[in-house]
Amino acid sequence: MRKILLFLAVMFMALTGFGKDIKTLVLTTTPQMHCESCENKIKNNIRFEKGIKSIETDISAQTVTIVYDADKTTEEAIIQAFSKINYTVRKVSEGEKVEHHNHDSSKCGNM
Ligand SMILES: [Cu+2]
Repeated sequence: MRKILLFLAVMFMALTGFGKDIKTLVLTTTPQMHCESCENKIKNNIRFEKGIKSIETDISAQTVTIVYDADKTTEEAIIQAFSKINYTVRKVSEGEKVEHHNHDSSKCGNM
């Protein structure tokens, strides 16, 4: 009986994600994202990195919002993942507005 209860408790914790350290990271990229291809390049590559729960991009705000499991990855590892696809990223501080430069569309290498 005790084993069953223990088993149920473990199952419950696994199902509810109890004890997980879920964090949100807001980044801005260099070069900036300027079209859907840029967004997709980032999303399609970063989504599959270890520990990534979700990734959202916002071109007008120039932000990439990542929800990650801090037990499985780190900010440094995520930033490193961006460098593999040739993006430099930095954290956006709270309330900060990132200036969105107007790009010449011909300069985008992601089309
Ligand atoms: Cu683009």
